[in-house]
Amino acid sequence: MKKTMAILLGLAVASTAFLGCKKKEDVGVTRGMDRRIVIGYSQIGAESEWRTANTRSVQAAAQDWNIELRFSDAQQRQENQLKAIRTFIRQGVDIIAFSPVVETGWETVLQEVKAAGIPVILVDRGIEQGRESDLFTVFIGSDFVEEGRRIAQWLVDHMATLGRGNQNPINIAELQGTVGSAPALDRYRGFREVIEKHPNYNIIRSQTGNFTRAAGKEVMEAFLRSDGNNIHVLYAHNDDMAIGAIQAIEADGRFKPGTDIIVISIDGVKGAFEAMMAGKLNASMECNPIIGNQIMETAVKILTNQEVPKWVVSEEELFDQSNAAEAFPNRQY
Ligand code: GZL
Repeated sequence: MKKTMAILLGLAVASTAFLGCKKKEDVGVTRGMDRRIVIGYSQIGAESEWRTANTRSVQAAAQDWNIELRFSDAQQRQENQLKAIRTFIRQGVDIIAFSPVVETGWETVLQEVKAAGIPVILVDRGIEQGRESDLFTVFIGSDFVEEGRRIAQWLVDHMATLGRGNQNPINIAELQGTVGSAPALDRYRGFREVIEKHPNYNIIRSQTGNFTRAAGKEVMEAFLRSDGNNIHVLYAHNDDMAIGAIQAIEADGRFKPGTDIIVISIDGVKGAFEAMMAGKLNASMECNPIIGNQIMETAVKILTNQEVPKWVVSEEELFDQSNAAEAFPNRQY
């Protein structure tokens, strides 16, 4: 059955190539098929603007590609993702894609998926077994370590531009993402790789805000209570927490976000652009959630035995108050 389908799918995709650039829905994966491809998708949740944009992108791409999407929202709980993946195995889906909420705890279930002969696309976040593991076929997502390095380098360059490069100390408060998640671990690491080259930069507070606006605000309130006068920079692992922190700084009333406290973050969501244009956020390193099309295209390639790279990496830009207004009208999320 699966072999027949692979041949038929191969014909469908080959016919796409043969037919030149016809639209996907004309020659999608259903041409000559007795059924559509079925993909089981376990999404982390809806914790941030980034995540909701990512979900929209996946759902839209499944429609574009005529692929049946069985979508499960885990509400940021790993046990819900494990349950969903085991349900997909029982249903005999053709392929499974998921974004692991944390890096650990996937070995057993992915061995079960492997034993069932179902290929896996790892989306957005990695697992502890690393990018070369045979527990999944392809990883589609960003290089979070590089994101941390780039936003840190932007900060060092910006402080130099302000004539404060040699200020000693430059104290940083950090809002980490979800504990144990790949983006939190890697953005933590990448940021420090750069900051550690500048001894006058000190990370004086670091705590998780779980990637949410509410928790970011709450933790920033605590930072301000304990270290308000000593915080020169707020580094948030995502824009939602940065926006929450900005709300806390404004409510506190003693400091101006973006001026007295430099605020930097990662994702590049619409709310970040609005905050940059209002002078409250200084920079945001883009982390592209619009990867639905890459996921569906990769699923079809895997099921038609085509060559796929182990890592399909997202291209990303860094935005600050000098280019935010110009870029804003074209932002997709
Ligand atoms: C990054 C993604 C992160 C975003 C957060 O690829 O996993 O999760 O940076 C989201 O906004 O919650």
